[in-house]
Amino acid sequence: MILYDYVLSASCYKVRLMAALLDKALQLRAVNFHPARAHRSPEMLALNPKGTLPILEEGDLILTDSADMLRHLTRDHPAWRSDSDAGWLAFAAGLNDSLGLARLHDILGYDADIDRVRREGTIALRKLEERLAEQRFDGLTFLTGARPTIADIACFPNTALAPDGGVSLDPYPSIRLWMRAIRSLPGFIEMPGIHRLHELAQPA
Ligand SMILES: N[C@@H](CCC(=O)N[C@@H](CS)C(=O)NCC(=O)O)C(=O)O
Repeated sequence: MILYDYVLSASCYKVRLMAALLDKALQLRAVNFHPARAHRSPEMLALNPKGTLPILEEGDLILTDSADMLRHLTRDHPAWRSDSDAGWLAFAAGLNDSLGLARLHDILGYDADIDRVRREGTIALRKLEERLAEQRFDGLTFLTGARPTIADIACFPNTALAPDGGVSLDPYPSIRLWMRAIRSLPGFIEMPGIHRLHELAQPA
């Protein structure tokens, strides 16, 4: 499975992270997204006319949406799926359009109505906080239950990277606990801006 990838892309990281948690190997093809905009080269547009990353290629199959990639990677892993994933995958796309764009504005100089996207991102974070607080009240750590699913992996990167776009996570204690739980999962991998929790030595 080949992933056309950019290391600073939250959407590419979703796919790298999901594969790592499943212990599945990906062949990474680094694309010079910035500054070269190589994702818009004729070769890349032939693969994905939308001109976006990530792109996942497996034989004749080409996927150009990270939500489809998470579904594809977990097709034989029912423990990573729940009936309510679809709504959260759509919610994650909204996080990408708000918090993700604010981040690209701040770190790569993208054009954006920055006040509007930060406001929309903040509204989304409040919804996420409310959901996770309700889950905690029921003794559940993750968005759809006691175990993580693709819903969590889809929402995690743009949430964790929100401060890169000028949106603080300080007001959201349940989100911070949830991020900590994800960063502690076996197989978790980092990206610039999102770090693994320290691996604490077991008491003797
Ligand atoms: N729906 C897509 C969106 C991915 C996306 O927003 N990709 C950004 C990079 S993080 C992109 O390629 N944008 C094109 C550009 O900025 O030229 C997905 O989740 O796979």
